Amino acid sequence: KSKCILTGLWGNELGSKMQIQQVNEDGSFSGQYRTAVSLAPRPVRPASLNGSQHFDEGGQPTFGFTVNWKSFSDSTTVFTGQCFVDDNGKEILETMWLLREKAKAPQGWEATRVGTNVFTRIK
Ligand code: B9F
Repeated sequence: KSKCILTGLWGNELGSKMQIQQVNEDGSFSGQYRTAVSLAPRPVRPASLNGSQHFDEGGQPTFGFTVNWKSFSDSTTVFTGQCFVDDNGKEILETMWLLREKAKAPQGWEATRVGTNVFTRIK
């Protein structure tokens, strides 16, 4: 069975795309995230992402990464997930995310959104 390395271009069910550059020996990686959806008044721009993946025996590693939306928003999203490879070599990234919107004061109940995304490889 082939092993999943996160390097490449990925797209999710919302139409968002992310490009992950090479994964370093320690599992760290960086890349760019272009979201297809936004409620921001400013136009969407590519955002940088930084993360870390395991290298496991089975080749279906867990990973996490952070997207800093600073080019158009004050918010931050973290994703965590796992790469699965099926018998045909098709990879999916099953993820969950938390999005923190900048709040005026602590303990706002509304400041954090949660959701899931599934990514497939484009390149
Ligand atoms: O639209 C978001 C935003 C943050 C503060 C003002 C606008 C930024 C883009 C987030 C994109 C999310 C989705 N895209 C994707 O591929 S990250 C998780 C999802 N997966 C209005 C106020 C707070 C949020 C929206 Fe805003």
